[in-house]
Amino acid sequence: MRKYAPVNFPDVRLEGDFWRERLDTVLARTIPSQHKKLAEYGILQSLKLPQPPPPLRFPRHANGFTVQVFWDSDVGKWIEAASYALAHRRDADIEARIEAIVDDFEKAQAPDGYLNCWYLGREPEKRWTNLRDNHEFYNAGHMLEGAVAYFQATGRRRWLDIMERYLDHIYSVFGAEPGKKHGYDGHEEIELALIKLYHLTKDRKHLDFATYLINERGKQPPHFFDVERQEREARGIDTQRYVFPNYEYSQSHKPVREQDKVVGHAVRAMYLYTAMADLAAELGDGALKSACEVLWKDVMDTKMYVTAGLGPSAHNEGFTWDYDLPNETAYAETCASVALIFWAQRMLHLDLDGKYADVLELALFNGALSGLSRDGTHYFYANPLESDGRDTRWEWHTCPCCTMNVSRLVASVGGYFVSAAEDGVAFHLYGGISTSVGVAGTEVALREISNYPWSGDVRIEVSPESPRAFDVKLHIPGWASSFSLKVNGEALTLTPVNGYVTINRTWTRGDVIELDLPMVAERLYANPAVKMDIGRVSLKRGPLVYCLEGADNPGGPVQRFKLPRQSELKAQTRSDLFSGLPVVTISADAVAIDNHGWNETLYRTDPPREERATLTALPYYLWANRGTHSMVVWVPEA
Ligand code: FUB
Ligand code: ZN
Repeated sequence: MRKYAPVNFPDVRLEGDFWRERLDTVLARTIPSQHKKLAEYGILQSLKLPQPPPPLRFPRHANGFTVQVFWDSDVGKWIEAASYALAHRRDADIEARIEAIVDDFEKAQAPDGYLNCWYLGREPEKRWTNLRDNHEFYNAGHMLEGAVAYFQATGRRRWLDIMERYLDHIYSVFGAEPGKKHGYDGHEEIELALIKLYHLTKDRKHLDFATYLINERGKQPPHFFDVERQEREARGIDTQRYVFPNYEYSQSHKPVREQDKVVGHAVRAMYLYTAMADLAAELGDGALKSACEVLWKDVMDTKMYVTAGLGPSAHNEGFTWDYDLPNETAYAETCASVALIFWAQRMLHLDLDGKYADVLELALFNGALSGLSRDGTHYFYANPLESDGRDTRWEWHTCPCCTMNVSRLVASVGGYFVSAAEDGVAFHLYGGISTSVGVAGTEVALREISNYPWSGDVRIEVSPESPRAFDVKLHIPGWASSFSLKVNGEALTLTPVNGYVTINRTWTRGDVIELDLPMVAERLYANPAVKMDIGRVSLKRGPLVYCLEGADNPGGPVQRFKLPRQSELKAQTRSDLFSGLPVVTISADAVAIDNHGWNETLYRTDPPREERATLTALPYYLWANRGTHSMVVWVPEA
């Protein structure tokens, strides 16, 4: 099932300007500033288990829940992002900060291995009583991902050892065996983390427990969360009210192999599907793979924003019904697009089908990257596709999950570009990287040079140590309506199969591939079942979705523009918008509704005047970096 494996990000050097700039910003600004925020908000202090515990910083909601139950996860995620940063360049200060956190976790760990600072510090007698709401495995999952990343970056095992002790405790409490709790977490995450640990240690017990959790989810009757609730009631423990009337919220309404609609909380769903796809590959489980494919089709056909944002509703932080994709109120949590990238990457490696690379790229450049500001210290949690100008980026969030999700993504982005198999290499993304892979019994140096995503001219140098025959597969993105290809100056005519062209030849040192993917500014229309987008058009160029922002279109809200269907879309490289950063904008002749002369009138029988205007569109991921302005992705057509 899985032939190609991704080349790990530490082995991929980012050399292109686009990702180099984002990575440098994350390393220099985002990661240190996130540590500062974790301290400022009392999150680091909470690991010290102060007694008596301080008052809650974020009081419980009416349903009894506080985000503080998953503070451990935020720390784990920061360690993961910081460790990815260390893989790029060692930094004694960051390492000391991580070690200080590990000291705290080590001191906090209970003699039996249990390690959850919320429960240990505040309600130790209630551990393992409410997995439905209180994220115990979710926390463990993020801590584990942090431990794996830290070990991989530094070779230091202490944090990993602590986590392995914790996992042994978990395995002694939960599992299929009689006498153990048969359960799983309301918020999936640990499953994919366990598979990472299995890849690192090759210890089968971690894969087995991930398999157990996936297989257990949604089994009923009885439903684990009902059993848990009855146990809480029997013990006289106050029970948090479950805010959701059904188990779709946590994708536990059915066994996972029977699930055919993407439902509930978007981040939970994406983490679950990531683990399902991982497991399908590990176990060669066709039923799990088919379930993933059915779920993939459902989300792609009916539930994904044009930006690869997921989850229209703030109410459940997730999915509602087919084609419900409101723009101004879109939740489209940054974490959900980041997690979609994880899922797409796992699906891609099941079959090497370019449709997954297309979505990976779309989510990366749009729904996920929009979560991080230019300066690297401000964030979007929700990523609406329209704004009246009230949306601003946050310096931090009461629930900071998205902040470290986007930093860990950018710090490890090199891992999404290239994959290798025994007899080939595959390029999924372009953007200027170099790496070296073992293929066909020789080491092959690869260098991809491009100004992607601004231009689709790609040059790839392939230099095996000794001449060898192998495949070089190149992703031809779904947005490319044409492409041309040359090897050592000679044109090749190849037809993409499943989104990839395969060049098979005997490669020798210094061979050069030239791939041209003409980037044309184009219009996209939504299926009319998406009522919010009827009569509207969005603009795209290459992998980037565009928006109109007030900063580039002064004179009133950008909602006043209409774009005639015949207007030419002109792409232009501008360096004046973001202090010298070259950005390709799209401009077009448009019609603007004159918003003057209404005074205090709310309604009138005279239609407003329309005037000729020029609109300027900016890549969506860049909006809200120059103060607060109105913004719109779907522009009415004239
Ligand atoms: O519950 C943990 C994280 O906080 C979720 O993944 C996000 O949606 C936010 O609710
Ligand atoms: Zn989030």
